[in-house]
Amino acid sequence: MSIIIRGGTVVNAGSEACADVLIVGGQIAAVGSDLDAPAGAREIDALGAFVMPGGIDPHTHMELPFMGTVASEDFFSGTSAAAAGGTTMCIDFVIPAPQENIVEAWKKWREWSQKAACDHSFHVAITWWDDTVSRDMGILTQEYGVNSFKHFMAYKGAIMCDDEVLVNSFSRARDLGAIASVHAENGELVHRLQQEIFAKGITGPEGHPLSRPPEVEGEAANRAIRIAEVLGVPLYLVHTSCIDALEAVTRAKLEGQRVFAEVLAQHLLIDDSVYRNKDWRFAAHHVMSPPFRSKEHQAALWRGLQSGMIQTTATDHCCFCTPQKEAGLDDFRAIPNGTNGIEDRMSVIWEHGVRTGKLTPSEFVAVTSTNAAKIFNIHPRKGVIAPGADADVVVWDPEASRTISAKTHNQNIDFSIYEGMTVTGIPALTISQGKVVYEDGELKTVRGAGRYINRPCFPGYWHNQTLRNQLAEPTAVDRS
Ligand code: URQ
Ligand code: ZN
Ligand code: ZN
Repeated sequence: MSIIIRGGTVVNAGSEACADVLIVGGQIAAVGSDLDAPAGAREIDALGAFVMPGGIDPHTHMELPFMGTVASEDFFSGTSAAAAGGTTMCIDFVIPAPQENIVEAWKKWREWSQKAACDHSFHVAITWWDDTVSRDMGILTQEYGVNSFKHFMAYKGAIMCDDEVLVNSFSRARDLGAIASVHAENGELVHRLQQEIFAKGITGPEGHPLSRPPEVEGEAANRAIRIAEVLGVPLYLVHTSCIDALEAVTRAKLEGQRVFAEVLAQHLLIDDSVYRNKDWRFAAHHVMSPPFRSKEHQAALWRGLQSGMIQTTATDHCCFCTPQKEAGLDDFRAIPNGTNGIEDRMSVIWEHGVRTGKLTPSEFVAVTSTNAAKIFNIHPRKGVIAPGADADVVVWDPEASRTISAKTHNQNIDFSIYEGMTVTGIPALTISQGKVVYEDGELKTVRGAGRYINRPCFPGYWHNQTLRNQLAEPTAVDRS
C-alpha cells in the first residue's frame, strides 16, 4: 500500500520544510515538492499540519511483574495507546529476577511482546552477577539486538544492584560496545528513610517522597556517572527528576564525558503537592520513583531540556489500577510504583513546551524521537522523515485540542495523572510501518503487527575514555 502525504510541514530534528512525503510499503520512499504517487496511493491532505517522525518512548514497562502484582497495561493495549498519542515505538525493559538467566528472561518478555501493535525493543536489566551473566550479556548483544543494559540502584531486597554489580556490568557493557543505564536512587538510603518515616506513623502516600529526597537521587546519579567515567562506558540516566541529578549530569557533560539524560514528561509538569491530596487514591496514583518534586525542580528540568543537557523525554509507563495501588492502603512502602503516560507524552510536551516557546518544533522532534533513536543506535532507520527510514510518521494538528481523561483515554488504567488537562496539538493521524494505526480519534492497530527492533552495539569510538582520564597506556616501572 502506498501513501502520499501532501502539503504538510515536514519537521525533523534539524529542519522544517513544506514537502510531500511518499510512503511505499513500510518505508519512506521520497520527501520533496509535488511528488508523483503510484496509482492507487492513498492521498492524505496535511495542509496546516506538521509531518513528524513517530515518537519513540525509550522507557516503558508493559505488563511488568512488580511489587507483588503485574502492570495493568499489556504490550497490545500499551502500544495502541502510544499510537493514539503519536508514539510509534517504545523501548521496554526485560527485568530478570536475581539468579534468573538473562537470556531466558529476554525470551519470556519477547513472548509477552508478540502481541504488540507497534515496533518495540528491550533494554535488559542486570540485577545480579556471575560469569554466566557476563557470558549472556555477550549473547544478548550478538544474537538478540540488545545494546543497552539497565541497573536499578534502588529497590533493595528486590532488583537493586550494589557497586560490585555496577562495576562488573558497566565494564562488560563497555567491552561489548553497549551502553549502560541506571535508575539512580541510593536504595540503602531509601530503605532506611522508609523505615524511619513509617516508624513515625506516616503510613500514607505522603511518606513516599519523604523517603526519596533529591539528595538520594543526586548521590546515586553522581556515583553512577563517576563509575562510568573511570571505566569509560557511555551512561544513560533514566528519569532524571531533580536539580541534584541534573547538576551531576551537567558537570560530567561539560567535562566531555559521554553521559545522556532522560526526563519523564510527568516530572516536567507535576509537583509534589499531589502527595498531600486528601484523596488517598489520588495521592497513591502518583506514587512512582523517583517521586514528583517541588516546583523549582520542574523549571530546572525544562532548562535541562532546552540546553541539551537532557536529550530525551519518556514516560516510564507502568500502570497499576486502584485496587492494585490499594495493596499499600496502610503502608506507603507497599504501593506499587508507577504511573500512566504513554498516550499523552507528545501532546503535553507540545502544549507546555512548544506552545510556550520553550522548544521549537524541531527541538520537539529531537526530544520525543530522534535523540532516542541516535542514542540507542537505530537512527536513521527510526527518528527521521527521510527516504529509507521506516514509515513511522505522525501527522500533527497544531490547532486541534483534547482534554485528557481516564474516561476517554486508551490506556488500560482507571486513572490519569493528567486528568482534566487540555492540550492543543494532537495527532490527526499516526502511521506505523506504512500503515495507518490511528486516525481522527479512532484506533486502527492490529494485535501482533509490531516488530522487535534489533539495536546493534556501537562502534569503538563511542567507548572512548573521557578527557580527564585519557591516560596514555599505563606501563609497569622497570625496576631491574
Ligand atoms: O523504577 C522504574 O522505573 C519502574 C519499576 C517503574 N516504576 C516507577 O516508579 N518508576
Ligand atoms: Zn526507574
Ligand atoms: Zn522504569
